[in-house]
Amino acid sequence: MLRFFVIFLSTFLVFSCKDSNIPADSFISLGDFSLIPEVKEYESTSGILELGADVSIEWEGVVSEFIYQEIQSEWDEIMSGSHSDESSTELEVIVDDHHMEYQHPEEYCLTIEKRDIKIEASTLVGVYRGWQTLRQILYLSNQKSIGTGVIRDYPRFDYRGTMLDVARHFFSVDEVKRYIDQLTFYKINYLHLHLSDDQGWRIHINSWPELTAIGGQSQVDGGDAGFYTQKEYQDIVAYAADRFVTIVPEIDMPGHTNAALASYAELNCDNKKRELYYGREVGFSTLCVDREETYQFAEDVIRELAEITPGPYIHIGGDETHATPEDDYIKFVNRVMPMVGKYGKKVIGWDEINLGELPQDAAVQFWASKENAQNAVKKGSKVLMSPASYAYLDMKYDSLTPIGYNWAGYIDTERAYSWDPELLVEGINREDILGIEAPLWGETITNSEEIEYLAFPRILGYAEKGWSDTSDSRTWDEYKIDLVAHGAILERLGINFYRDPKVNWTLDSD
Ligand code: IFG
Repeated sequence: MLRFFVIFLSTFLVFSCKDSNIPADSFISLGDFSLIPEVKEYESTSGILELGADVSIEWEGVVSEFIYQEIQSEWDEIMSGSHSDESSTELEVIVDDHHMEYQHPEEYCLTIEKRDIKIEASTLVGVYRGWQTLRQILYLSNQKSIGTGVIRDYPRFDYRGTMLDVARHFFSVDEVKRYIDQLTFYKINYLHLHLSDDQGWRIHINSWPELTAIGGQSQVDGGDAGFYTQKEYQDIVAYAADRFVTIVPEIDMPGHTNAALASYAELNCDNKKRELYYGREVGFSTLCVDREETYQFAEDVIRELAEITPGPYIHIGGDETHATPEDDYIKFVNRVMPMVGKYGKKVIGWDEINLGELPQDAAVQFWASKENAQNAVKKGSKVLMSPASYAYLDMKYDSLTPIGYNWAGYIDTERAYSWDPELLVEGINREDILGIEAPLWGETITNSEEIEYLAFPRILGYAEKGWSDTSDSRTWDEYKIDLVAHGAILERLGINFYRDPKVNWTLDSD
């Protein structure tokens, strides 16, 4: 008799923990959600929350109207058509900057209970990162119920970025904003804009107006190019900042400068303007390092950019200077790098800048030369990891990919996931790494669809490499299963992602 009673009681207790008559298979336990990037810690508990068709937000601490509105509108969008007979889901947002146990400004705690959801953080950026995780859970829940539990999360690296080359082909303000919307969903927090190159100059400089009047006209293969006015650039910066993405502007010097050399004769050693360039070659151009006008140009550009860039970095390029003798290159970067600090910013440059005297807080972007990166670390600089053979988004997935290059090899979704920034280069350890960045060079892309085809799904893996610890990252076999659920989200978001045949996508469009 007693045994029967115990079984009966335990059944009853389990049933009451589910807190309603929801059959067990209709909810997803917190630990079973395919969250990307992988979260730091979570604990599933035995309750179930039935999702309401809309959300009622209670906010404690400093408020962000932008985040409040995004949560409201996104919740309605994701749950639209929901058959839930529940009223609103209660969401409590608590911003408490006295929460001393938080280790990282982006840290958050997401608690899902039977009756409500809580996002706690010490900063608004923490709230926003927690909201992106909850947003993924909503997409992944299929409007049903979700298991209760707690997620505590914070990133491995502070800099989790991508680069968009708007110089080879010009991309409109709206195309850049579209990309920012997509990046922030995966907690990418830096967007590096490659604003100048041989084929185009994309940011208006008041003191050197011909740079855009002439240099803004060209792009690879011609066609309508263009440039950002300073107001348009500030609009992009503000849009990104609302979404907790920081813009890093790059003016590539002394090489990759044909657009500037075509705009001003005095930047050329022979005092003759160059022709505008519409091709795809690299390494043929150089500013004249022997002329004082060149340094006035560099300082004016850096000064004006610094004035309209709230982020901490200005990128001075420095790559592929095959037309600049090494001594001249060193002389140039040693005069120009201090200008960045003079206007209150920190230097980032491609790994060749290691040849110069790096300012204390400079970061070297490793793309091709391990030696440059290792030497920069020995000098006490941080490294931004962008290894071309793993992280260049303009590399083809395979030989069938219609756009992109293959000089650094093919990078399919598996290869893009199969490396770790801390383990890649001897002598470059976690404490030496500023973060990671996946550059998308623009020679072969002309619109948002092509940006998305090359960036997605690989950039989800880079987002995880930047956010999650080596120990928390999954094997490719585990990760590719989580990618399946995100394929459905990317499709719903209208993102033109590459259906890598290595992933068993289950899509409406199939
Ligand atoms: N290398 C050049 C880029 C671009 C790229 C295309 C760097 C740092 C090849 N420099 O990568 O300008 O042309 O894959």
